[in-house]
Amino acid sequence: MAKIGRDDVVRGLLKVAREVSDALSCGDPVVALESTIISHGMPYPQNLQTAKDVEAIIRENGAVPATIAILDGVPCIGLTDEQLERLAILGTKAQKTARRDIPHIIANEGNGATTVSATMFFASMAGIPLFVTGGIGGVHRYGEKTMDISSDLTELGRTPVAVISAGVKSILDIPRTLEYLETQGVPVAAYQTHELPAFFTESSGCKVPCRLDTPEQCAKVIYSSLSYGLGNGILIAVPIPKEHAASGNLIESAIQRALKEASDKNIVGNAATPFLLARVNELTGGASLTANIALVKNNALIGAKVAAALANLRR
Ligand code: PSU
Ligand code: MN
Repeated sequence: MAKIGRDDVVRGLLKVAREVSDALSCGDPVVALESTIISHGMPYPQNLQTAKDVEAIIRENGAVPATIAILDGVPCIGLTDEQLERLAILGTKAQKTARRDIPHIIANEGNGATTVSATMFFASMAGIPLFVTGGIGGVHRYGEKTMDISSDLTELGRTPVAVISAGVKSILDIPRTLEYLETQGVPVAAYQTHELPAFFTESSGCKVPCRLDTPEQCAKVIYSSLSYGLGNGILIAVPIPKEHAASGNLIESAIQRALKEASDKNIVGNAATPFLLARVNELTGGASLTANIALVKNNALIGAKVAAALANLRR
């Protein structure tokens, strides 16, 4: 009887797009992408356009994009344009899927847009070591009372996938997010800076333990973590390009107002982040969306280069 390797079994539970599967078999660079940013992070049609542009940027820079989502109960690694469009139109009708939601969405044959935690889980299962997004979740403000700490942080502590993001939004408690990542043993690096970027702005005032200046340096750090089997992820934070940075004051006042509204309306749990993102966008007259789109594209550009450098090290 033919022996079934672990990879065969694992692949049997996932639908991996041919292009992604071929690249993985050849050791060519692949970049995973999340889908909550499409369904809950941006409005239609900008969400669809951004998803397609991000994939194109990754291809132009020599890597294969693999957007991850659960469609009709099947975790898909790499989506067709039609599937991307379906998710973009579903918007918040797709279910926001963090790690804890995975079994339920699969069992009910639902459509799940994966957050950072669920995307990391599936990327790792498929053998993809690198993932690009806009912003990750973190410790929410007043998290010491509410205990609202995104499962993105625990996932970074347990799953060996490097995440490239523009840092952590100031809708969150940035210093506590860094403390929590330290507890989880997650290396946090900033790209060409010593400070953790705060998503819309280049700096948060919080120093990071590691500065990386080139895609090759990023790849070396990821490679050493993989080689020693540390088993956790890595956060690489890339500042928003200067010319696209939104006005810190405008964003900060919108954030303050959105936080107050969320508290008045008692919007908690996994509804908090999508509410805050949408409200900040409305209150800034779309300025935050423009900044968001620009930084995701920049992350994709750098992510593709890191993926290529990592593939070279692993050959
Ligand atoms: N931050 C953003 N845009 C996003 C998200 C966070 O700037 O789209 C999404 C990501 O999918 C992230 C999730 O994993 O929100 C975190 O949600 P929560 O805070 O409920 O864990
Ligand atoms: Mn939460």
